[in-house]
Amino acid sequence: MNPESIAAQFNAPGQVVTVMNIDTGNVNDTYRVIKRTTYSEIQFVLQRISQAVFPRPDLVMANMKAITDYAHRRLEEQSSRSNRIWQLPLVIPTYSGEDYHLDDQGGYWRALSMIASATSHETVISPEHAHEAGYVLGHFQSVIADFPADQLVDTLPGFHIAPRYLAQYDETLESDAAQQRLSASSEARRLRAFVEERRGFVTVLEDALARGELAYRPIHGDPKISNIMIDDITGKGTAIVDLDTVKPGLIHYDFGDCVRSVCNPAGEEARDLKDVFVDVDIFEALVSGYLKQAGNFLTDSDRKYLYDSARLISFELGLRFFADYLAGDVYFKVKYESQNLNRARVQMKLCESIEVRESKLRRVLESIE
Ligand code: GN1
Ligand code: MG
Repeated sequence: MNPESIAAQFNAPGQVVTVMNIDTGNVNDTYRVIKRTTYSEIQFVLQRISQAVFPRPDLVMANMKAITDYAHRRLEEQSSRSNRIWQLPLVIPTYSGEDYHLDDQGGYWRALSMIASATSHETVISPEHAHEAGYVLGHFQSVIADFPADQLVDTLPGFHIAPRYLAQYDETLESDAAQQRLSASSEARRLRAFVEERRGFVTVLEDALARGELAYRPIHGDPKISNIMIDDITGKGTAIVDLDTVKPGLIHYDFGDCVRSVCNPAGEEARDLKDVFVDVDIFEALVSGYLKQAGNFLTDSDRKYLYDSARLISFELGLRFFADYLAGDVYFKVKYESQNLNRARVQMKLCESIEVRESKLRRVLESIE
């Protein structure tokens, strides 16, 4: 597999100059491609879809094509009334007209247009940045709100269903490999106890859904800070990328995920737990941006569970990282030995900080219209 020759399969003018690995994302492999003609150049994003995570990459691409076609149409319809130029990546087909290229080792590759003159960040840089992250998420949710759910295939069953992650974790705990990792690490044992104390809380959103207090809508699924593009010219949010996980779900999964990723200033790869906490001012900025867009479609009941979603999604991601560490790093890519353990420690510390600041965070949620 040679990324240069793969890049050349996609329908974009010019010859491939270079393919650079972009060290981002915990699941897919991502590259930046430069192609040049005799008069200009084009850059695009090339990705190999993780088959450890997505058993049917062809369906991931069918979803992505359907969603982006729909959302591009909506963005164009809105453009003359809009306060900015909203963007979304476009699926670039292969020369044979497919949404992906299958390499000779069975790997699935796709090409996506680049959101140019825009930057994403791994950690929050200012309250304004957090405001834009919330605004971009709320806008995306509103754009896809009426997308017909029956046009999407569920390519990741159980995604963001916290009780299912807990059940998988319980199963993993039984294995010898997990027991060995637990006996070798006091931090792993501390996390196990942390999880035990919160078992009852894990069903909070799914119970509300079952009672009919909450309902499914199309969601992004992965609105973390590094998926939010900020326009270099205006400083405003311009796009949300990484549309692998768009599907019907609770908007709370998105809100919680955005909070856990934006409001921890140290970011999810922090090494020192004392740097990890929920920043209430950043939270306030995020919520105010989010509600400017989402305020129209959120019900009172939706609002009631926003705090819980921030706490739960931090916990859930901690649990997912921890279970993957115990299982031997089969889902999330790692660069060093105990990276998934460390990532789990960060999310659990964040969850704890969200619990400690509960009344402040709730006050913010109640004070913003
Ligand atoms: C994974 O690969 P990436 O970074 O887009 C994961 C998300 C996690 C995130 C944490 C399909 O997303 O759910 O929140 O890592 N994506 C999937 O960084 O599991
Ligand atoms: Mg993703």
